[in-house]
Amino acid sequence: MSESLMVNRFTTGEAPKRLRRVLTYGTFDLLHYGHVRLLRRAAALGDYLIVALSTDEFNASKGKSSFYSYGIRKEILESIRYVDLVIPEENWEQKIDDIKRYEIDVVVMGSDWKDSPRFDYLKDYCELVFLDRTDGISTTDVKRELKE
Ligand code: C2G
Repeated sequence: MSESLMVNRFTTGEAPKRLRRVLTYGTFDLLHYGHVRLLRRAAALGDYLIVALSTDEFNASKGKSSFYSYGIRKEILESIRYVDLVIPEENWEQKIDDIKRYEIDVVVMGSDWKDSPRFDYLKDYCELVFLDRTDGISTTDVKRELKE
């Protein structure tokens, strides 16, 4: 093919589209449809979805313990078509570093976190979106119902 015909986005001056990067946080234990609907909608906000997954140690510091270990929860999340990368959530303070390191455009959480001081300050660093929580399902409810 002659040089003149080898036209591509660089010769046409079209800058390559920058990927819009989305970040969300959570424990995602005993994955259920509320989590999946959150991840699907979060992924639809951009081109690349990163999940910062609470480590077992971080959960312990919150007085929480998950049924599945971090490794298992990570393996399950990485199998989901909506998720592009899973990173550890080790503390409450890492979010600004995460946003800078991964060049995040939008942080998204379920509406139970709306107006929380744990997230509100992030609006100075990136877009902050809260999606309606899926009613009628929670990991706590599943655990309780399984015990009954
Ligand atoms: N979620 C939802 N609908 C449900 C249950 C959960 O939309 N029925 C959302 C939550 O709002 C959250 C995400 O799914 O955005 C993950 O939920 P959890 O695993 O319960 O996460 P959480 O314990 O809220 O941890 O630093 C913040 C924490 O890591 C968030």
